Amino acid sequence: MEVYLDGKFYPKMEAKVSVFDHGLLYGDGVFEGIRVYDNCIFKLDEHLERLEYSAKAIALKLPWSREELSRIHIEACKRNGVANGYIRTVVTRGVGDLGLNPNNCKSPSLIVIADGIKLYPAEVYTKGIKLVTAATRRTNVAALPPMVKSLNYLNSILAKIETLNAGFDECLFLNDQGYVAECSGDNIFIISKGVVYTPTISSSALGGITRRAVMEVCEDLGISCKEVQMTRYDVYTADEAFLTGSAAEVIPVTEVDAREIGAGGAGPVTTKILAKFREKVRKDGTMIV
Ligand code: PXG
Repeated sequence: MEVYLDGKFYPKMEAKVSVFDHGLLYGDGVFEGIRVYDNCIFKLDEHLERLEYSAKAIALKLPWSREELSRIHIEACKRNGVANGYIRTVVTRGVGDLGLNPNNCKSPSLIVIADGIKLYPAEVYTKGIKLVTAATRRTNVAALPPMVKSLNYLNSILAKIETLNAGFDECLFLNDQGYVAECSGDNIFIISKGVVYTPTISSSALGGITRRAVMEVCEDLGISCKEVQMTRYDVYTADEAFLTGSAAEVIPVTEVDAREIGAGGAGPVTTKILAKFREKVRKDGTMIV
């Protein structure tokens, strides 16, 4: 495998960053997780836009144009023969002093890794998964906005540790006011009386690329989809629920905090959305040519 790092491709074990990089010292940087389906980098432009916005929000100036970034991602897939897989893009603040001041970092570093992906077992998509509410609350938008896909993921990791300790794989992640924000590494949707709902981004959620794609799928299918302030009551009483993420795609949720959602297994609306989403992923992106 060859990894892109600051202008060159290196063999996997030779792609190294400095211990003085503020990405390592402080989690000062941003990243992306992107899927590749049949030589199509799904929603590459949207991922690169989110990367640019995340960087802008943390006052990190990206010296690369959208075209350059796009070219590097395509090249990373080509060199590694990744026709179906996953791209991890990382931008760090770069090498600096032992001190918070980002102005001491001369130039940001760019890492692009194209690799295979460990998929969820197929039965998850028909049987669904169970969620538990995490005690840890999602970071307040006025502290570290969850819209920034930053290298500082401890908030999500703490929620994930609780989730795993409780014997679950994914959680319901509430904001500091107790409203539903998202999951530890996925967005959440519910369906009530034929209408699809998802928490607003300002509830303390990442603006998921899959979330946005699912909203487009709903529009294509003529299903109403609304961004709302959502409570746990709304989730417990929903007819169906599912989570979305680049790795997860669309996974049905059949139980939350021991309340059964729907009739067990993927509900009819979720099944329709998942099928349409799977059609979309092979069309809606940038081809590796
Ligand atoms: N919320 C959070 C907190 C996330 O980290 C999502 C929602 C879903 O966003 P996308 O854009 O993927 O639809 C994420 C995404 C990884 C990995 O390597 C993490 C994500 C996605 C892909 C891989 O752990 N999180």
